[in-house]
Order: sequence, then structure tokens, then C-alpha cells
Amino acid sequence: MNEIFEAIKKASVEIQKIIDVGDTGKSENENSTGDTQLKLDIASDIVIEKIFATIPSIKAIVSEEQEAIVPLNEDGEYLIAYDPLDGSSLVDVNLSVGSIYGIYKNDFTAQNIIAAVYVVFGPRVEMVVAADNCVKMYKLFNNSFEYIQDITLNEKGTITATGSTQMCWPDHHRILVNKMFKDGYYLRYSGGMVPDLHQILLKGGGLFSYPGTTDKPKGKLRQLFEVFPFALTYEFAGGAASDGSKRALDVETTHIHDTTPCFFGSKDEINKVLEVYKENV
Ligand code: P6P
Repeated sequence: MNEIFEAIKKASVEIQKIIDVGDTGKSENENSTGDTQLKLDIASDIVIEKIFATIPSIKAIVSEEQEAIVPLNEDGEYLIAYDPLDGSSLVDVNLSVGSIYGIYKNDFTAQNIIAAVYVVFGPRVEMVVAADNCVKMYKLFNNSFEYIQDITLNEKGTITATGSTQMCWPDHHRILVNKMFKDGYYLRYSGGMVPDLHQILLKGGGLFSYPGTTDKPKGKLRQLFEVFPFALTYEFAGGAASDGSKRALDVETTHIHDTTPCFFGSKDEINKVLEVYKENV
């Protein structure tokens, strides 16, 4: 799998250059989820696919920016689902964005995810690798990634990141969020999944929530290349991830662009989600 991590490092150096100089305008196209694709999305996707195509161990890829599975090497061992530049519209307001990669074996399902990587493009470029039950962070320095630290979550944290808009929250979700504010949690939400989840990991814990909402009953975030990679990362860091009723990595996938409600956090906060949802749904 090391050659995949090295490939992601190579792609990330290229993507950072695209962010620095790229055209942040809209393209003419939409992706499979109906999002208007930015030129940055497409350019980042092209970089990643080109580099992955040179790695013999990669059998096929799924990209947020492409409708179908892209076969690469018939004898490859790994499948990769990725979001090339999540939250790309935030580049225009100079906020952090990120790439997310889920590495799977045999099939694109939660049960088959074996590793995850995300890269934060912010004041610094940082790469986090979740593999073999641990989470390791690297920082880009002079075109190479240097190991910084392992990441572990406390049992309980202090941050709450609340997705969507209150108008679209179901009542039981509003009860949960209000309870957390009453318990003194700090709201930290940029609208970028990667930096928002990275902050909770580095600050020791809390809760990121993107529930089923009145406008998106099945949630907004995509299973294969957003939810499952972060669910694995949070579990390997000693936290947990849920869809509001069960473990996020027990969610069934029927289509490669499926979404799911999702909650990522320290164990105490995820237990709180399950408790409040069970009592109020
Ligand atoms: P909302 C960005 O568009 C994204 O896909 C994730 O990065 C982020 O967590 C979420 O959408 C934000 O969605 O509805 O809260 O603006």
C-alpha cells in the first residue's frame, strides 16, 4: 500500500499548485450528485487519476467527479474511492479544503475499507494516514512530507461541528445540538468536511454531525469517498462514527454515489447521539 501513499503525496503537491494558481471558476458540467463542478475539481481529479493509473496495485477507482467506476489494472489488489478536492468552493474565500481517499479490497463497501487518507490544504499542507489501527500525520515541507505525530482522540471533547442549516434539521437533531451547547461545547464549523474533522481530531475530540435533513433525508455526504474514510480514521484514532442508529461502517452501499447521515467524534459524543436519537426519533 506504500506506493499508494507515495502516489497521494505526489498528487497532493500538484493539487497545491493548482489551488495556488488555478481558475476557481465554474465548469459547464455537474457531477453525479448534481453539484456544479469547479475547474479546480476537474483539474485535481485529472492529476489523481493520471498518477493512480501508473500504480499496478490499483485495480479500479471511483471519483466524486466521475459517474462510473474507472478500471485501471485487472490484476490490481486495491480499489480507491476519492473526493479530489472536497469543499472546493471554499478556495474562493481562502478557507481550507481537502482531498479524501478510501482504500478498499475486493469491493467498494464499508466492510472492505482497509485504509484511509486525507490531505488538508490550508496554511500548511498536512496528510493524515489511517492504516493498521493507527492514525499518523505528516506535514509537507520543501516538497516532501515529514512525519509529525500520531493522532488519538480523548474519550470526550469540547467542539461541535453542525452541518446543514437549522431550518432543515429534524427535531431530534435540534435537541441533540441544543444539549451540546448547554453542556458548553464550542461551535467550530467552516463548511469544509476535511478541515472541520481534522480540527476535532487535533483538538482531542468532539462531534461532527451531518444528519438526515428535510431537504436531504439520506444526508449530504457520500459514503465511499467521504463518510467511510473518516469513519475508519476516527475509529483508528480511538473515537467512533455512526449514521445515527448504528456504526457508520455497517451502512450498506447500493450505488457508488450513495450518501448517508453521519456523525464522527469521541466515544462519549457518539454515545450521546445514539441516546438522544433513540429517545426522540
Ligand atoms: P453544508 C462541502 O460542500 C461539503 O461536501 C463538505 O465538505 C461539508 O462538510 C458539507 O458539504 C457542508 O455542507 O450543507 O453544511 O454547507
